Amino acid sequence: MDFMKLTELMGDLEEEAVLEMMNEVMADGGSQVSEAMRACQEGMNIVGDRFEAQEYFVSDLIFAGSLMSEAMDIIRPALLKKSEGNYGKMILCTVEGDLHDIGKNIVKSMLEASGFTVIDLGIDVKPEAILQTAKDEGIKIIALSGVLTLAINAMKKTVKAFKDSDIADDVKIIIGGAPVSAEVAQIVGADAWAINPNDTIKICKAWASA
Ligand code: B12
Repeated sequence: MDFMKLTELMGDLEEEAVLEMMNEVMADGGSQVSEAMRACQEGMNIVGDRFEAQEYFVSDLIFAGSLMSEAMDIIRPALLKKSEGNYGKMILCTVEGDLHDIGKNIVKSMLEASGFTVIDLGIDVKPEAILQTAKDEGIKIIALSGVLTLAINAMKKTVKAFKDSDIADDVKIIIGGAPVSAEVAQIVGADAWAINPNDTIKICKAWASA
């Protein structure tokens, strides 16, 4: 499989050819599904670069979003490693001001397949709403997603809301998404950070088992 070609086709928003390649990836049961996901994500970076260069417009971003979702739907069954465990409930959402949810939805599917019951609060979620749900449902693990640079500030606000609350000692918060790094995690005050959904699963499982 030529993954550079897949990245290129994704960047060019060639829907038919992209979906054909995704189906090819699944032909052997999906042994190269992680490589395919990475290639698609790199294609989204090309879309982003062209948007910044004003070669693409918001309508292209919208189309890219639905193409990425369609592509992920094809490989999703192979992406999910079923686990027998039951790790309880956790919250996942995209933070306030950010409407991007494709990455969040991938992380959600993978967490669910790993044995978590994910309460998905959706996109553009205010800190108060996350805190209230955590209190109402007795949640101890919160995963925050963000793709925009401004999501960093919203994550910081969310972590602060928890730190200032009476459940501060009971809750662990992990942040993830494109702008997240060790440095960002420190600024935000999160307990952990990840870009790779598999790392997220490992961290959340360790927290749930503690
Ligand atoms: C598709 C897209 C959209 C779609 C989103 C559709 C949807 N349902 O999500 C729409 C059209 C809505 C959109 C809107 C906008 N977008 Co946009 N968008 C994109 C694009 C092209 C792809 C995003 C994507 O889905 N990537 C694929 C997914 C799979 O990757 P991911 O989100 O990073 O997720 C992975 C990891 O990060 C991680 N992960 C994700 N979440 C989590 C959570 C946890 C806990 C963990 C551990 C891991 C994790 O796992 C995932 C799988 O590996 C990006 C370009 C890019 N480089 O990504 C721009 C991009 C993010 N958008 C951008 C911009 C500017 C906008 C707009 C402001 C445009 C405008 N003028 O209106 C608006 C903002 C709306 C808002 N308030 O949020 C900029 C952001 C710049 C910045 N640094 O802030 C980008 C980078 C493009 C660019 N280069 O300019 N966008």
